[in-house]
Amino acid sequence: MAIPTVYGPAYSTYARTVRLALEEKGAAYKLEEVDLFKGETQAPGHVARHPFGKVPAFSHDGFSIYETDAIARYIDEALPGPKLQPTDAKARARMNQIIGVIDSYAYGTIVGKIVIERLVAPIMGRPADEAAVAAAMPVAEKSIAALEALSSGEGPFLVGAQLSLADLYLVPVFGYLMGTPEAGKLLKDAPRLKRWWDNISKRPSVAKTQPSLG
Ligand SMILES: N[C@@H](CCC(=O)N[C@@H](CS)C(=O)NCC(=O)O)C(=O)O
Repeated sequence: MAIPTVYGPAYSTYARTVRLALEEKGAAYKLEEVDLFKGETQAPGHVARHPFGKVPAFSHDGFSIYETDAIARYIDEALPGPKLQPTDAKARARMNQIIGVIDSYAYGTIVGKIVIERLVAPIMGRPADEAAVAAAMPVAEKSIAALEALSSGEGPFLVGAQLSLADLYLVPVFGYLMGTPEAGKLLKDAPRLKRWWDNISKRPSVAKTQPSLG
């Protein structure tokens, strides 16, 4: 069977979720770099893979797909290795809810604004847009409070006793958030998430997919 290909830059949070899923399944894969800062996501070759010009896109065995959620579930269901989705209906719904909160509220504020202004703006040689950071904080705070409330707090993972796609969605967001000065304020009332990060950040898959922005 062919080795899957992930299209996207190593620094992309969503591409990292896909790579984490592959690492946790123990699957070999190729990463074909598509650099969004160089405009490569808008090149015709990439738009043919992803009509919205985003990353990641994915192909395996002649099958092409985009949208992280669909890719991650495909990886879990098509490839051998440990299951990344709980079978219990309530636990699965909780995992889906956490992914929905990250997609709809956390990503756009924490990554799309705070991380971009604190970590990417300096690389691009411009000052952080403090107004954009301040405007993002209320929804970022609400997102962290929601994720803290939704995490089970019973073990090392967000949902139940097993690693799930919910963990693999939040790792890339935290990986960047922890490098910003806003992390202290955002996590001050989130002991479960801090404990979760202390544990999960030691996994080999997290080390192997560590991005570099510079
Ligand atoms: N709904 C998409 C979102 C993917 C996404 O927003 N990826 C970011 C990088 S992490 C991206 O391509 N940003 C470039 C842009 O929005 O132009 C998914 O789940 O895959």
